[in-house]
Amino acid sequence: MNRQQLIQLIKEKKSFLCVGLDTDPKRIPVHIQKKYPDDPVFAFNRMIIDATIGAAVAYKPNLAFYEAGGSKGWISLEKTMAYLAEHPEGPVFTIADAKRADIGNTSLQYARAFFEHLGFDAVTVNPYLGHDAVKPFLAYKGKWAIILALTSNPGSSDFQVLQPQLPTLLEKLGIKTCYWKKLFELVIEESCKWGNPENTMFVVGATHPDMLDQVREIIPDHFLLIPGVGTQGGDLHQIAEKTLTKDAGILVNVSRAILYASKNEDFSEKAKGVAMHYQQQMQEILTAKNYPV
Ligand code: OMP
Repeated sequence: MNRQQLIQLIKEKKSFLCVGLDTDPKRIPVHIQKKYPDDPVFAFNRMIIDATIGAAVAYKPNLAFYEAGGSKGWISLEKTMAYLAEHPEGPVFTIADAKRADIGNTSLQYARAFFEHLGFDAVTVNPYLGHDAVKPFLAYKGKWAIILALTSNPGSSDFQVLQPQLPTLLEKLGIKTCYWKKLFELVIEESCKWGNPENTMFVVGATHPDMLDQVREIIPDHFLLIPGVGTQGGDLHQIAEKTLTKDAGILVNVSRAILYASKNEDFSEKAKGVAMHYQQQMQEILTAKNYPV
């Protein structure tokens, strides 16, 4: 799906909600596990998709949850992707949350797996290996690399907000005359040159509202994938205020708060309720700004 199609989808559905399919077999309601013993993961995903597709523009299966199940998990993922591709209420934007990237020829195989074999629109990638590790993902027309910039987890403070060019000697001498960029800013500044706003997005956690202005200053036009709303506590209105653009320009991911809204027979009803609640807030936010224009 290209950028124009994604913007159109956001406009039509009045939503920038991405439902994260982080399907933990242990959290699937017992009645589903009993009814579909061969593949409860796919059965659960199918019902979650049916319940939420009216409210969502994107789905993001996190690969960890499928790889953990070995070949059975991979089959559940293939079936989920086929189901999304053929859904009568589609199309939707699909993201493989795989956080990959390696030396060039290895990245190429990852790109083949996610784009050609599984048919995803986008893959989350780690920028640490540099441009040649990400380039293979950018070589596919209509597909996207989503580069990890500022992650939502507590450990993001270990490296991502360090100020690497900080000359400690100058600091010690009390010379603090300029703004020292943080590592994530340098990462965005450099990696946004590898592709363009048509094929590159950035991951920015909703748990860092204070740093979102800096992100938008460097990349005013790129789409952002923003996880961390829901269970991790990010505030939808706060992040939208700082990151929304005239093209909308953001996808906000919610996983556990939707998937596990209930562990009973009403799980898909409850999931639908939570997804609709987010969609309604998004609709209000978009309508207030009259975005996407
Ligand atoms: P919930 O906290 O349950 O909504 O899940 C968040 C999802 O987003 C998980 O699949 C995470 O792996 C993913 N995620 C983050 O939570 N933080 C990040 O910084 C990046 C991601 C991601 O790349 O999607």
